[in-house]
Amino acid sequence: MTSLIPPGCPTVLTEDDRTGTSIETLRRAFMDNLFFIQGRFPEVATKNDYYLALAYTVRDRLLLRWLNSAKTYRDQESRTVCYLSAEFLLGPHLGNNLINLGLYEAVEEAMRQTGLNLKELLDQEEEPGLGNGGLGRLAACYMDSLATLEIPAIGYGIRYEYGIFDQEIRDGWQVEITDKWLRYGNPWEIPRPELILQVKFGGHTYSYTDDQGRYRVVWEPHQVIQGVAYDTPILGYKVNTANLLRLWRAEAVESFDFQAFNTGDYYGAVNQKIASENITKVLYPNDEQLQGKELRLMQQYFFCSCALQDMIRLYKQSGNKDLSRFHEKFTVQLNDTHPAISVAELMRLLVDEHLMPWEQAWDITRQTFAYTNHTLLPEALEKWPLDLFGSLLPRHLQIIYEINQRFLDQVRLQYPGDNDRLRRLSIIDESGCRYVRMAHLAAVGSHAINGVAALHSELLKQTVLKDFYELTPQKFSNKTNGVTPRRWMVLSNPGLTRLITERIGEDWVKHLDQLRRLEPLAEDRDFAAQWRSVKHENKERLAAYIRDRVGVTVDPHSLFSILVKRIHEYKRQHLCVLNIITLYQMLKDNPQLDMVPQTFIFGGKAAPGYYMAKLIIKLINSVADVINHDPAVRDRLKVVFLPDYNVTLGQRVYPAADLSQQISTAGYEASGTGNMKFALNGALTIGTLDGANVEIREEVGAENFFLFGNTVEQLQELWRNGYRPWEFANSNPMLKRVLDLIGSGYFSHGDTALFRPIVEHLWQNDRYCLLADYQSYVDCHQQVLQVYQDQAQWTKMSILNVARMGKFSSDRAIREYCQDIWHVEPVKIVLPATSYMTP
Ligand code: 8GP
Repeated sequence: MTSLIPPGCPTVLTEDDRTGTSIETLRRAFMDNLFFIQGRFPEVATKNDYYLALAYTVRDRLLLRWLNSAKTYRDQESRTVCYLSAEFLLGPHLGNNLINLGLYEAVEEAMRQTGLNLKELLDQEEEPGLGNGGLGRLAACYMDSLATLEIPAIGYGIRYEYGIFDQEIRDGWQVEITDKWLRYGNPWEIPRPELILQVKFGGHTYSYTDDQGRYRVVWEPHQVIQGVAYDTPILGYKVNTANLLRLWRAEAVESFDFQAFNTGDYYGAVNQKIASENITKVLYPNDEQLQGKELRLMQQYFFCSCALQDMIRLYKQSGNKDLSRFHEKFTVQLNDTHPAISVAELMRLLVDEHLMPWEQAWDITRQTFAYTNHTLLPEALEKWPLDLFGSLLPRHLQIIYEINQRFLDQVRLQYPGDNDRLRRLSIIDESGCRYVRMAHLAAVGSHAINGVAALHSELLKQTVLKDFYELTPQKFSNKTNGVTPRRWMVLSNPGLTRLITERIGEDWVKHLDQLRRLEPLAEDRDFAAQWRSVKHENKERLAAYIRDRVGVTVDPHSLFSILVKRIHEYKRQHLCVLNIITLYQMLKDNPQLDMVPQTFIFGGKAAPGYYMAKLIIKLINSVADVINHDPAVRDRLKVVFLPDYNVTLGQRVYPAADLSQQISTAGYEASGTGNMKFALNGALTIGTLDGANVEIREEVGAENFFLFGNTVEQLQELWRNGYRPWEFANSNPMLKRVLDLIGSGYFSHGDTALFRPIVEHLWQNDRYCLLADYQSYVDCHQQVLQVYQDQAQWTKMSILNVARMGKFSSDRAIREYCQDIWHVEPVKIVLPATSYMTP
C-alpha cells in the first residue's frame, strides 16, 4: 500500500497535531478542534464545545493506538476474547482515557494555559449508563484490564439510545427521568454505517433434502432487522493496546417495508420502521429481577446474532475458508445468561448457513463458549415461555430441542432410570407452563462455568447448578471479581494515589499486589497523618457536593458511613435504617450521650416496578428528614440520600468513605464489587460473610474487618427450624421499639399505613433475615464507633486494608480467565516509527 502522505511531506511525524503529546501541541490541537469540529471561536464557545474539542483531541491519540492494534491482530491472526454482555456500564471516558494515555497532567496544564479548568470540562461529560449495576460495571472493568494486559479482545453489546434512567427524589420518592445520554452527541464512538448485519425474527421453518442428499432447514422470517455497528476504542493503561467495544443499534431494513409503502400504507410502513428501531431504544432497568418481555428476548438475540455474524466475518477476512477452526480464533465469554441464546445461534449459523455437520458444529460451539453466573436469586434466573420463544425464534427452538435431546440421551447413559434428574437437567422446564431455561442452555453449551466469588461458586455447585456440577465437575471454577485500580483509584482518588506513589513508586497501578509494600508504613506516624489528611480532603469535597446537591450540611469530621448500590431487599438498606433509628433512640433517651458524630450516606436506584425497593428509598428519606431536623440530635447524626447514584457519583463517594456498609443476607450477594472499591480507597468494612466480603476479610485480616451476622449455614439452620422473626422482635425491646416507631407514623407525619408493608413483612416473614441479624449488627456498629475514637488505630487499619487489596484488581481476575478458560496470550502493539497514516 502507498502512503497517504503527499510526496515531499516529511514522513517522520514526531509531534503532529493528531498524535503529539507536548503541552504546546495539545493546546494547538484543542483550539484546532474547537474551530474545525465545533465550529466556534473561543469567545462564543460553551463549556460543552470545549469539552467536545478536548474529547476529539484525546480521541485522535486513541485512534493511533486503536488502528495499530486492529492491524496487528489482523496480521498476526491473534486469538481473541469476545466478551458478550447486554450491559457495559463504562462511566465517563475522558478522564479515564487521559489517565491511561499518561496525559492527565499535560492536558490539565494545556487547559490551564488556555484559561480553562480541566475538572470543569470533565464534569461536562454525560456518562453512558448502558448498564444496571454490578454486572455491567464488571464488564467495563474487564475491558480496561484486557487492554491493559494487552490481550486481543472485543466487547459486544447493545447501543441503547436510553441507558439506565436518571433518578430524582421528589418528596422522598424516586422519580425516573429518561436518560438522554446521546443528546449532545458522543465523541467516543465511531459509527460504521457500512458495517450492517441482518437479523431475522419470527416466521416459520421448512426442511428439504438438497441435491447432495443433505437435510436442510430454511428459516423464513416474518421480520428482518439490521444491526449497525458503533465502535468505541478501549485503551489500556500506559500501553499501546486499544481494544474494540462494538455496540449494535437496530435499524429498519431499507427495502423491507416497500410493499406496505406501495400499497399506500405509508403509516404502516413507518410504524414498521419504528418498531424495528425500538429493539435498541432502552435498557431494561431491572437488576436481578427477571422481566419476561418479548422485547428483551429480541434485544438479546439481536446483539448475539450481530456479534457472531461479525466474528465469522472477521474469521473469513483473514483467509480462512471453512469454519472448522473458529474456536481457535475466538473464545466467547457469556456475561450471565443474557447472551446465552448465542449457543443456539452459533449452531444455526454453522449448521444451516455454513452446512457443517451437527456433531462438528456442536464441538466447535462448546469449545467456543464459557459462562459466568452472577446471581443465585431464583427470580433472576432467566426463562422464556415456550410459545413466546417459538414464535420469535422458531428455528432456535428446534435447535434447542435437538441439543436437549442429545444431551439428555447422554445423561440417561450415565444415570439410567433417573427420570427425576432428567427433568431437573432438561433445558426445557416442563412443570406447568413450559419454559426454556437459559442457564441450562448456557451450561450445556459451554466448556467452562464460573461463579464470581469463592462462596458464590460453591453455592452455585450446591444449588442452582448442582446437577450440572455432578455431571461435569471439571467445567466448574471460581473467578473472584475485581475492579480496575485505574478508574477506582488513580482517576477518582488522586490524593491517595500521589501519597502511595511517593512512597512505593507507581508500579502498583499495574501490579496491585505491590500495595503490600505499604504495610510497614502502617506504623509510621508521619505517613498516617498524611493518610488522614487525604481522607479528610476527600470528605470535605463530598460534603460540599452534598450541600450543593441535597442542601444538607454534613460535618467532614464525622464518621462517613456509606451504603451505595442498587436498592434491593436482599442488600438490606433497611437494616442500616434500623440501626440509624436505634442510634437515634439512644440519643433521645440520653441527650448527653457522648456519641461519635456520624453521617450515613445512601445512594442507589430501585427498579421502577419494584415497590418495596421504592418504599425503602422513601423510608430512608423520611427518617433523614426527621433526624436531620431534630435539635436533640445536635448534629451527631445526619442521614443523606444522594440522588442518581451512578459511576460518576461513585468516583466521588468511594474516596470519601470511612466505613463501607456491605450488609447483604449471607448467601445472596454473589460477589459485590463496591466492597472492593471502598476498601481500596481506605474505608473499613462492616459486613456479613457474603460474596467477596469473605475473601476481603481473609486478605485484610479478621482484626481489620467488622464482621457481624449469621453465616449461610446458620441461616439454613434457622429456616430448617422454622424462622419466626416475631420472636426476635418480641424478645428485643430496642428492636421492637424501632419497628413500632416506624409503624406508628413517627417518620411519616402520622401516616401509619405508609411503611406498613415494610414493617409487616419484617414481623411476619422477613425473607432476608434482618431481624435475625439486627442485634449482631447493632453491636458490631458500636465496636466501629469505639475504634473510630482511636484515630491512630483506625488509620492503621485503613492503611493495612489498602495494602492488602492486591487480589481485588480486575487485572488478577482477567489473568485467571486468560489462563484457565480462554487460553489466550498477550500481543504487543508497536506503533510505527514513521507516520501514523502509513499502514
Ligand atoms: C451482580 C451481583 O449481584 C453482584 O454481587 C456481583 O458483584 C456483580 O453481578 C458482578 O459479578 N449481578 C447483577 O448485576 C445481575 O445479575 N444483574 C442482572 C440483571 C442484569
